[in-house]
Amino acid sequence: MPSLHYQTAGESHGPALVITVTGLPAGLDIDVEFINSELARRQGGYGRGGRQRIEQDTVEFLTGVRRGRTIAAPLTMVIRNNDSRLDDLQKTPPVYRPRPGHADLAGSVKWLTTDCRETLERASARETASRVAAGALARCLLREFNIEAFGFVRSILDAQTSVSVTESNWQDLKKIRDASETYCPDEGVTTRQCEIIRQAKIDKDTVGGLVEAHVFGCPIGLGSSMDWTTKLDARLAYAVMGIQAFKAVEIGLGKECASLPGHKVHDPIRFDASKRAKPNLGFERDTNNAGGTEGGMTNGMPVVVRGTMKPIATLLRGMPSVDLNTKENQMSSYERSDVCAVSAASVVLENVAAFEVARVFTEKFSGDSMTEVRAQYDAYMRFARMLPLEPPVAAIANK
Ligand code: EPS
Repeated sequence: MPSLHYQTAGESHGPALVITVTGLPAGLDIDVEFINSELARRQGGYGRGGRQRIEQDTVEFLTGVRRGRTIAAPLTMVIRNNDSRLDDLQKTPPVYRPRPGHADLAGSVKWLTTDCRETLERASARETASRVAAGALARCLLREFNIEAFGFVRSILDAQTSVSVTESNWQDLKKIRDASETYCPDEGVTTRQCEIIRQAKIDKDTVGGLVEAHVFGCPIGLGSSMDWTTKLDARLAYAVMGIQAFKAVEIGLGKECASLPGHKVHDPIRFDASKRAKPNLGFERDTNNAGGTEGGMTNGMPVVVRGTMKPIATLLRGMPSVDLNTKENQMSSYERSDVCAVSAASVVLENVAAFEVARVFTEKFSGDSMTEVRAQYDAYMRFARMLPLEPPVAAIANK
């Protein structure tokens, strides 16, 4: 059984986005409504441009599903683009003045063309709809094991919420997030974020921000410290940096670790026998600076990942640039765009993070069918609760 994997294809203004997912066991019930609701959330958020009024993203399953369940075959999902016009030169004219911050310049030189459209169509953040679909699909599996993800906007420019998210308050915070125009679980900060976005629009400018995702319910031991490619935090970083416009990623305390001594960084461990039934097996922590991973493995605390999104590179006011044909100084081209897509990015982060958790989950609990995956999960948890499986070495040595 190959490890869970997905591949995306499709241009922003092509006929469709296509997502192929391999490595899912047979017998997984697919919650299409859930996937579509995540796609709808990604389309929202204050500061989005006109495109989202044209699109209505929903998935169609082309392969790998029979009567709403996986059959272990490669699974293909399609999201149709309503704004499909890639071959129409009038509607998608060439773009010769690269936007600083976009893939335009590097891609045009790389693929030996002066028409940035050849690059921008695929580099577009439209592709993130595919990643949300893949992540939401993988979450159908995680939810069978009570593993849930929660993503939100932490800040836009300097409007930052200091809310702390825990296993016991996240469901309440989710309600506040879902009522927030910016997907921030803090009403006062939402108002300030909206003001910032409104002002950026007036200034013909754009803004970025910080998004955060928490994954709850992971058993101890997902991922592995045996090889750097198997570490969950490394995979999360890879996945998050792969999101369009992301410039930094942090796990738990992240870069703040550099300015604190060890005793303020590491999370003390205590054992509470009454919590043995939990995925943390009773190994409790009062803090979660590690962001739920130690040695690249889940440690029973929620997995916490943050990503920094730069401001959108398409500015209505333009930026100094160069015409790739004439080499003359010109202002950059303008394409219809968003003023701020940080809210959408929080949905993308939540879903790509969940996909990586599902990947390490199915690596540890692999099987051709959900029945086998479930049996493996139950057996491991049983053994882990029975520790020590053998008498401690010190006890034998003292005999
Ligand atoms: C994007 C430019 C805009 C955004 C797009 C990302 O597209 P358009 O030029 O068609 O208006 O709307 O994002 C999406 C279409 C989406 O679904 O998120 C870009 O240049 O990255």
